[in-house]
Amino acid sequence: MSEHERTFVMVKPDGVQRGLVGEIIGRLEDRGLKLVGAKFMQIDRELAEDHYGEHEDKPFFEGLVDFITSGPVMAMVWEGQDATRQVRGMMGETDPADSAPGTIRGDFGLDLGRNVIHGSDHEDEGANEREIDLFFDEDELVGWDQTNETWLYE
Ligand code: DAT
Ligand code: MG
Repeated sequence: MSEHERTFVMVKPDGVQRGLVGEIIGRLEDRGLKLVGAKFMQIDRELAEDHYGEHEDKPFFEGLVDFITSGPVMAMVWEGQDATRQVRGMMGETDPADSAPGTIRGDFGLDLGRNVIHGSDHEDEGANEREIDLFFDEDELVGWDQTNETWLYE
């Protein structure tokens, strides 16, 4: 059985503008994941360049930073068993065009540059903790007991 862990999730500016914040939060709640932090915010260029630092040499980097700073985002931390990998599965592939129906990107997107949601990469060790630290102070995260935990986990 996998560890309970925290992962960073963000509804991108296109998802906010399209009114998908509630839908996305609902899907994560329905899955049984636990919300432990949320911040509706505007990302500045410095934070965007830090967050997407792994892509700084890619040709799409400037456009990506422009996009993620183009409007407010909903930044969140979700907790649960194997949370990082499970959220990635719910997101679909990077390109919505390659994403299966039933996934967030597969249900709500068509274009690689407008893919609605960010989630920490489960194949990048420690990415979840790095991204949580980048966006949240420790005192902005709320640990709490979910009363239905007995029915979610054996
Ligand atoms: P993901 O968001 O699935 O983790 P990623 O980390 O490889 O994907 O890339 C970050 C974002 O950059 C991605 O959500 C959309 C954009 N992107 C990735 N590859 C791209 C490409 N080839 N052209 C344009 N944008 C791209
Ligand atoms: Mg990524």
